[in-house]
Amino acid sequence: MDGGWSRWIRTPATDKQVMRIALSRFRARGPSQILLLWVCGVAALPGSLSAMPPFLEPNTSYLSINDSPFVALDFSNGYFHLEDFENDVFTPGVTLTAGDSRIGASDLTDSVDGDDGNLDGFGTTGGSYFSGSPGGAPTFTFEFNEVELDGLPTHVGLVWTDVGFAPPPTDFFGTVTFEAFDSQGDGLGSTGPTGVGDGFASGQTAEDRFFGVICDGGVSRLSVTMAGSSDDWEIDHLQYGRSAPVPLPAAVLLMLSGLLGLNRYRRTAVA
Ligand SMILES: [Ca+2]
Ligand SMILES: [Ca+2]
Ligand SMILES: [Ca+2]
Repeated sequence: MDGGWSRWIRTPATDKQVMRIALSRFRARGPSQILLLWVCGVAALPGSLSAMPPFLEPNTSYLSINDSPFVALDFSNGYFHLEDFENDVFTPGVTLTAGDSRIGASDLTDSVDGDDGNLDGFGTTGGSYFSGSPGGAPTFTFEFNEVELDGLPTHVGLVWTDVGFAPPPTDFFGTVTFEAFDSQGDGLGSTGPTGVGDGFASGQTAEDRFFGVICDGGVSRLSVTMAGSSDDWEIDHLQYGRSAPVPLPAAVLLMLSGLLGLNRYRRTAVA
């Protein structure tokens, strides 16, 4: 497992770059939206700041929880749940809107490799979450319950594990789009469509990929889809955790305060 955050995060930015982005967007949009961006970005990157919610999409195989970008993070002041679909008792605080579509071991099941206790390149003896082919669900949506969880998760992700039949000639290949929504139900952005698949549908695991996002303001809903690509596919390792936001550094608060004051001055001057 590569511990380098820069490898996973699609929009890395240094503090100076973030300052420049924030200033340019402040001029274009006003302060309220900038504050939202900062709320989602702060504490996403150890020792740095990101202007947008970081979407995580490592281009490496996910074979066990040790390959999760969240595995080394400290959730001791909140919670962390991993749903591995190995039994019918699901983790709390999440509604799987495609229904109970867990499948157990079979010749075509594509669980995360290590769930069967054997990193052997196959997930056929584990469990996964299946669209229900033929004519299955092209989209899975997961909604998080703020009350039950005592706060929305700040770190969420899942593992795409398989695509089967797709419009010819693309069987066993397709694209995935991953989208997240904030505490108000507004879109935080998306990643994809990302090409996935290895040409096989018999539980092979080297193709399995993590998709996730971090937002300190909380994530209320996830959507992952292969719409237009396939309705015969699987995911696994839905994971969601909450950590307390890191307080804004005093210098950042001072800058934001200055920006708000500057905006008021400009509006007054224009009026
Ligand atoms: Ca295995
Ligand atoms: Ca599993
Ligand atoms: Ca697979």
